[in-house]
Amino acid sequence: MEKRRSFCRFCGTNCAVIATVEDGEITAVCGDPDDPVTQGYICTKGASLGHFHHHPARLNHPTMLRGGGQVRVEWTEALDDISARMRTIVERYGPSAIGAYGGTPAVPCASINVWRGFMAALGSPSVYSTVSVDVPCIPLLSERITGNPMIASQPDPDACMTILIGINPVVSHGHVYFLPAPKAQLRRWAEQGELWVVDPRRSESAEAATRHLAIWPGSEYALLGHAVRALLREGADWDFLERYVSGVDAIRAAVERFTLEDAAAATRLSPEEITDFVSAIRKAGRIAVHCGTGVSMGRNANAATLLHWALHAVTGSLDRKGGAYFNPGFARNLSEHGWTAVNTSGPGPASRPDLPSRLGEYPCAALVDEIEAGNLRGLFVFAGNPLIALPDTQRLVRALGKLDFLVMMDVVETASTLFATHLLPTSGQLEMADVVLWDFMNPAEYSRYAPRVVEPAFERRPIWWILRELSRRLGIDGGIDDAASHDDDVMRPMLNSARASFDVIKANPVAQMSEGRTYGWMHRHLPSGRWNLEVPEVLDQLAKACVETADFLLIPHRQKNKLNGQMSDGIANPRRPDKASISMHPADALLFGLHEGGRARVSTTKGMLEAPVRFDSRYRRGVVSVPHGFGHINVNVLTDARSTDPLSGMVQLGGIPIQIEKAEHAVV
Ligand SMILES: Nc1nc2c(c(=O)[nH]1)N[C@H]1C(S)=C(S)[C@@H](COP(=O)(O)OP(=O)(O)OC[C@H]3O[C@@H](n4cnc5c(=O)[nH]c(N)nc54)[C@H](O)[C@@H]3O)O[C@H]1N2
Ligand SMILES: Nc1nc2c(c(=O)[nH]1)N[C@H]1C(S)=C(S)[C@@H](COP(=O)(O)OP(=O)(O)OC[C@H]3O[C@@H](n4cnc5c(=O)[nH]c(N)nc54)[C@H](O)[C@@H]3O)O[C@H]1N2
Ligand code: SF4
Ligand SMILES: [Mo]
Repeated sequence: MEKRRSFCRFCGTNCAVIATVEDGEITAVCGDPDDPVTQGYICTKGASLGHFHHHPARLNHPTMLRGGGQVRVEWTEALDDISARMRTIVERYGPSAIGAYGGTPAVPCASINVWRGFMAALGSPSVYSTVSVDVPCIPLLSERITGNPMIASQPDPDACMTILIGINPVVSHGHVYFLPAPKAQLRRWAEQGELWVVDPRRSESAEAATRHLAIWPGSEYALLGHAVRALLREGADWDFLERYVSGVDAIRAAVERFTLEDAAAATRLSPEEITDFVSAIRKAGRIAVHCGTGVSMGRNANAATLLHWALHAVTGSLDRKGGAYFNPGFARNLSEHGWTAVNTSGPGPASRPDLPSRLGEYPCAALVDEIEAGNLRGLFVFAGNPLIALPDTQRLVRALGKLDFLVMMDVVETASTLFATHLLPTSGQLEMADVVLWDFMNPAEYSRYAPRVVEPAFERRPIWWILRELSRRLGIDGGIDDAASHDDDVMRPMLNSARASFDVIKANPVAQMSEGRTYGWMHRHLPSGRWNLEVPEVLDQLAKACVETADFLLIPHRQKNKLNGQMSDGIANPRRPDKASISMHPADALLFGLHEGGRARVSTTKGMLEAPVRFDSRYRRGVVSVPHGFGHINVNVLTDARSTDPLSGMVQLGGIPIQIEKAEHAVV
């Protein structure tokens, strides 16, 4: 029996773990109490890493679709066939006819990141990732305000007034911001002063708050707009604004319309709740606001995101202890190196001229149109489950079937792998060395190395190995060193600007952590030393912003024991598996004659699904939720790939008008 250190990569919290290995089998996984960052914390998902590693549906051998089924082949045959098909497509249609979609694990797993270099070497702009079905409003506004799309703030752990909007860290551990032991931090915020949670549902995080505002979905811009307006009239930090902020006049003009009455009408909060909110901000002076998918998936995401920056600015909270903390990143070391301002917006794909490209990617909403139009003929999927994650399921099912090839690199069978022409088994988390690169979204400035806990079993291979083999066959330079023989060789250059070298980080058994947090460094690198709040195209959206007035709106929410589509089979907590159901306030359910556990039908202009009803009096009236991530009840049959934001390319996944009825008969 041996104990080996690693860290969990299911989510960006990257909790340090200790895996027990007996005869090559992972028999237990627990938190690493010696790690200075996560201090022994793990959640049910991390604790199930061993079960996931030995998943019965785990992929072990490369297979190819033949005669309607997956047939086992040698690696050479699979790679020869893929590269031959790629060559044919490139000759006939050009490299842009080959696309790639990178899923959630493609972010925290450093060595999976190489897929972008491969696409660049191929010369294809058809790059898609979960960023555009998750949170594109944040990089859009960060880019316009700071010149760097990859700047992300987080609520400072020491804040005395913390405001969480459409985010539920108790379940999710955060969004574009990942914190271990979330309940402890929420308790701390509440004890230090005030913790306000703004959510149409009294979420698990709202339970820990000092105040909860059960806001109407998509109306956050009105609450924030009113608060900014009130602060600019009384209580703004003018010293800060004059020294560090541009565009204050533009913001002032834009929020003028948010009178108390208008804000109350849009948010469906009482005027007292809103004035209490403003008074609490005035009293605190400095505040920490953070928005999650409840905001980013809704229709007014960009406007709300701009105003959340504006509220930080008028309270002098940007880049200040107790306010919005900007972790420069141990690996990125931005406080040392700074950045060059960029504009990453460009034209979108041919079939969707209404959409932009952003961050060198096309929006996922366009994927289905691109396939239907014949612009996209072959698709790689790196650690993703597009059928579950992307909108417009019915169209997507038909489109995926039209592809000349669909090469999927995964660790288990999923709803999407059913459509693969080539299914390639890749090394899983415990078979991959790794290093924390994304600490800029964590409350500590650190990095940590994880060795392979076990060597890849069966015919599983690292993604970098697969891409290098394909690059060799295609005669392109995919950026992966010919001499690389281990994950370490691929990751080492990724830490060239880090506060410590890869080898120093690797030599330490636990996280290498900088002392304290870095504050007050951003203005040294901001263009002209100022935060620029004058973002005309988003101010224009703000001027036109309005709320959805349908009787019932569908909102998203995450579940505790699964991660999107992963572990939706209940493997992380077999006794209490997460289920697909329609959650709503009992009083709303009664309007339709629905009872707990009975079946209801939810429909939109796009489609319809049936699921059991779950009574949950924590929902505000008029708001219904169906979780994503299930194959048999897929909420994305209700979403519309054409319902997109023109600036960020985000598809609307929240605040969608729905019809509800009782399902009398099961639909076959
Ligand atoms: N356990 C678990 N953890 C996860 C994931 C998971 O699937 N399971 N997924 C990971 C991923 S990929 C992401 S992106 C993050 C997301 O992290 P979060 O953004 O924290 O996601 P949720 O936990 O769904 O919390 C969103 C909250 O927004 C509320 N909400 C919905 N619509 C609205 C609205 O219109 N307005 C407001 N104000 N609130 C609204 C919901 O009720 C919910 O409580 O979580 C990550 N962590
Ligand atoms: N309607 C609706 N749709 C949504 C959302 C919503 O709230 N509502 N949420 C959106 C969000 S925030 C996100 S991030 C996306 C998620 O979209 P995806 O990332 O596409 O979905 P996941 O289910 O996380 O899929 C991850 C895949 O990676 C595989 N995998 C896990 N570990 C490894 C590994 O080590 N190597 C390899 N090669 N593969 C691995 C898993 O088996 C799984 O198939 O969904 C989005 N879609
Ligand atoms: S919070 Fe859970 S899923 Fe996320 S890294 Fe930690 S153990 Fe893994
Ligand atoms: Mo996400």
